[in-house]
Amino acid sequence: MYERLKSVGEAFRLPGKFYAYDTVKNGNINSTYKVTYRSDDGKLKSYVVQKINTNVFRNPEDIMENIDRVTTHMREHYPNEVTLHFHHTAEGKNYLYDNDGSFWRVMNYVDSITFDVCDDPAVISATGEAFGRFQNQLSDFDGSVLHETIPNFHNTHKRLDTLFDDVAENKLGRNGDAAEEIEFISSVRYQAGILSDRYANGTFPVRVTHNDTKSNNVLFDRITKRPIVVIDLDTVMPGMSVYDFGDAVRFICNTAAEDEPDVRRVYFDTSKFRAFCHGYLGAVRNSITKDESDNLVLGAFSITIELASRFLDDYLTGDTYFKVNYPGHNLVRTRCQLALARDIMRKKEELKWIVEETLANE
Ligand code: GN1
Ligand code: MG
Repeated sequence: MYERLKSVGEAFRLPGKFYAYDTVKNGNINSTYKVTYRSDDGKLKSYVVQKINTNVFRNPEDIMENIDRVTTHMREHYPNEVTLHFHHTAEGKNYLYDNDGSFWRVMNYVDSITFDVCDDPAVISATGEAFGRFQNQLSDFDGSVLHETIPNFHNTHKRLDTLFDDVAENKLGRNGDAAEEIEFISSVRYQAGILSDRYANGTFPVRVTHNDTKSNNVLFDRITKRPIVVIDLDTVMPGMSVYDFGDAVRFICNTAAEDEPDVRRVYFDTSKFRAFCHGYLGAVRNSITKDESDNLVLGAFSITIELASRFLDDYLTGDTYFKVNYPGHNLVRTRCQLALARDIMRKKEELKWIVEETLANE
């Protein structure tokens, strides 16, 4: 990897001498490295180098065009905020195809911390604030100029259809391992698809959304613990804000990791939900519609079922989409997400009440 990263750095004309690199183990799709260069006066400067998974992102140049448009918009409209800075090759491109056809990009490293698991209500609220502000910053951005980097990415109805087609095919004979999970998803299939159906038939607000609002996609200042910038703009596309909200709480309010094997440890933490709502609703209170706020909890439930069905589909079809660390990893992820979805369902009324109360007090 050393040689490859070095030659990518050369193509992007990174100044100084290649000094060190680290693999960043974050993300289930792309491969990420932190590389450090040393200048003649001994100063160190780091960059984030990423190899895009072109099996998932079929037209990676489109992602880079989207990111360029979105970050340019943010830089122009919010000049005091930190935006992501991507480097260019001698040909003036913000990406590189190397000799074996891999697709690379390079951005400045921002010294920061991220939270995979977080118990501090202030940080949880700040995460909500960061995603809420991100939503606001893109509220006057024309989404029609963006490429749909993964078509129907959060079309839950289609995702569920795909799952059940693959269940019917049972090509690897793995259905038996997941009989209970298939049964449960089938019992909530209609409910989980309501919002994406409304979106598809034009009766739910279209926003420009992030589409991958895990808390570790917000960089925080190490000392002040204030959010610096939202990262991972690969899936910025038109979508539903309630799914961005839902995906964020799915991740941050889980009492365990996203792939916790012991589902008895998996709960949806209502205090964390309260903290997240405080930050998020505070940031979007002037732009959120009643239809949206009424559907935040359904958004959380639907996206959790959607992700469970994506993990399960990947398991049933041979683990070709998400990186897996061991056989059965995708089934473990599925079970964890379903345990969480069940708990959201159980706590639905309480969660709705928290949303209403927070909105009333903001
Ligand atoms: C993938 O690789 P990462 O962590 O950015 C996936 C998301 C899932 C997430 C679950 C392009 O995101 O949709 O919610 O894993 N991204 C893509 O951890 O499919
Ligand atoms: Mg992502």
